[in-house]
Amino acid sequence: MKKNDSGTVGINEHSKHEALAKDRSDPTGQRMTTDQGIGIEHTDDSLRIGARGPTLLEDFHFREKITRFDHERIPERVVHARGSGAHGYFQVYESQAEYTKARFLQDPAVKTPVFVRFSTVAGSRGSADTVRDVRGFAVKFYTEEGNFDLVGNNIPVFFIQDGIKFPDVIHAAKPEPHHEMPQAQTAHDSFWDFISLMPESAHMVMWTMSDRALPRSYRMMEGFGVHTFRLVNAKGVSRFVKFHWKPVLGVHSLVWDECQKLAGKDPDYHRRDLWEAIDQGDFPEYELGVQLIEESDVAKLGIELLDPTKIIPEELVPVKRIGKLTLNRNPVNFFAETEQVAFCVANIVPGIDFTDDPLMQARLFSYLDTQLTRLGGPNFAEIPINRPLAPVHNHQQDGFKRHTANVGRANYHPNSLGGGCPFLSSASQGGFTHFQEKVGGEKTRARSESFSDHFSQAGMFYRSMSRPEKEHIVAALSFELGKVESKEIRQRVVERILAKIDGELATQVATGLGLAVPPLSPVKGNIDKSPALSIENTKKNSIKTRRIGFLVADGVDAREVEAAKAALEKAGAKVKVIAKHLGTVKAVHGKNVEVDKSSLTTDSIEYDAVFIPGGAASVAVLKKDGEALHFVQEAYRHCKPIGATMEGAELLAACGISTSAPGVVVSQDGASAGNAFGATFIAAIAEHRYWSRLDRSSIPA
Ligand code: HDE
Repeated sequence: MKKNDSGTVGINEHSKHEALAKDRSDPTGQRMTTDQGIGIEHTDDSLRIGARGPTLLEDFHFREKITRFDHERIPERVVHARGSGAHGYFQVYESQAEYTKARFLQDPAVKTPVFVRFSTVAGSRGSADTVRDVRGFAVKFYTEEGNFDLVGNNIPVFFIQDGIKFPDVIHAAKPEPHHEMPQAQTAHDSFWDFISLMPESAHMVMWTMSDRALPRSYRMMEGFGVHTFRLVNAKGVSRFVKFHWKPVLGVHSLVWDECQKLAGKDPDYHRRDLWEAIDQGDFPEYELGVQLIEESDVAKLGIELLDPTKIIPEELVPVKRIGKLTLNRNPVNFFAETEQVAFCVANIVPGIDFTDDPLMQARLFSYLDTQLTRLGGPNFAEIPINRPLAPVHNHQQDGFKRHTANVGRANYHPNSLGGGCPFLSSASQGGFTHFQEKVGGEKTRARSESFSDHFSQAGMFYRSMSRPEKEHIVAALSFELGKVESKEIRQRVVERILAKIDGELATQVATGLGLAVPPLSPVKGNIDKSPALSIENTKKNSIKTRRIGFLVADGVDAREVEAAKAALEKAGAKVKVIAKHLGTVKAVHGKNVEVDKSSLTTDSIEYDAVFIPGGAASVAVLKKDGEALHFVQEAYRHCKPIGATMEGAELLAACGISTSAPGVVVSQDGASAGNAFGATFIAAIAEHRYWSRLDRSSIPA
């Protein structure tokens, strides 16, 4: 490895991969052994006296095999148990030396290895991916100055302002303690009981009831550091910073009906999506953004930066994009990497520092502590996925599962027997120095008055939504509260929370729940709206990696299939040909068409758009096929783009769908190059959803 200017060992994109390789066991071409390396001659029968007799205790192979199996499980994470991971690298666009001395943010030529884990919060390890929930977005940067963990979410605020309330909010959200139901859902009494009594959760509730809690893919959601951090430069100058991740593919969401169906048909939907994208070379990318706030501008901003229930609207402080994260390698082993990775908010490098946000302060304790139980003791940083690439030398020692053998007699500091080693580092040598913030005050269990505005940003969020997004929030609240058995709790949420967020919202939810509309007293701050909060306003200029289902039967027009496939794949989409059976379907005007999925094993919910190619015989079959009709109607109801060429348009009529409906692209000229169809359909797919389909409630899917 090459050394850099400061004499430390240089790190590149492959460094972590190479380091992990040392701990991998590849059985290819190898003989089976016990854990002690003894060759195994037979593993199908235990050792016994007589072929029908008792098993012998001396069968060390049997005992070892069973014992190891008995102890395979470790406790799942108390929150964020369900997750998926990926390796990649981070590269800064240009030196950020003006703002931070963090070395991984200096040199655009350096690719810092990362491991990322995405997760849901409330469900158990085996729960479904597409539940309504916050998504974790945790990034471990293996920098040459040590590990930096940015342990964020896909929602920029949190339910509570002080970490001491975390056990309460999580207990309330998780399955209820007496019967352990429901799994991975907040649509139950104890959650809404808590919310109704915790006005500070109002802003986060707006986000979790919005489409942000139903991401289409981990690859298509934003990420946020949530808390305000500090960036500190080499001169010791500190600025406040909010971290953002902006997905290159844009922000896209599922619809609620789709989520619920996917939870049954493919509980691994997001995990599979991430895995397949990386496997196929469609590497997920996110730009790292920062909102920088000068200390002198804090008062002017008028937003309490230490309150994690607040955002700084992008219109007030723009998000500066400073680098890119690329995920380009799937883990080799789920347990070794994704399950054993231990993120810790306290893992920071020189140039980054904490603030006094009381939620962050609690997290600085919790993440290290939780690993003691989950990973079985204090040596979890030695697990390969957690090991920094930077060298580790200190006097920490012993404990369960210690791997490192510290050399020498001197296990204390200061020492002379070990030559004073390991040495301390000054700040200029890379030693971490904490930002010297001036603090003072009385010891008290108090919350600052500046944390008392719980509703103005919740209202700002709601008002910033487009009409369909608002409707989704109302529908989500009506669903969740509709599942709450206690009328008092339902009423309290509407009266004490929603009525203070927005009058229209409270009125609609109350009406849906059959409650009297309470007195409305929305709290307004000085920011009415932040357009950047609406997914409708995010970019929609690409169809890369979107899944398009082609519905075909015998007699399909091969020219249409080929032309549409070529145009869509050229634009980066993934086409799957779907028919009643696997194999091929007979085609007119060309070769028989290869089928990718049988309609028995796939559904419209797994696709972003549908295409019905021409071919009179094919369409005649599809018109009589209930599964095909359901496929198209369901896609229509979920507001997805639908394309049809030539006779394909007849299937739309059979489904009761108007060919002039928004997002429906029909061409009698066919899909061949030179015709307008391809470009129009691609533009429609880029839009993703057509909420304005007025007749969709009458479609029977
Ligand atoms: Fe966490 N959180 N959290 N959290 N959190 C954990 O750490 C905790 C909070 C987040 O993929 C645990 O290793 C407290 C906010 C993610 O492995 C635990 C508080 C945000 C992950 C823990 C919070 C997060 C966790 C469980 C309030 C967004 C998954 C297992 C003070 C900024 C990381 C573990 C992964 C995991 C505690 C609040 C994000 C128990 C006490 C706010 C993405 O330590």
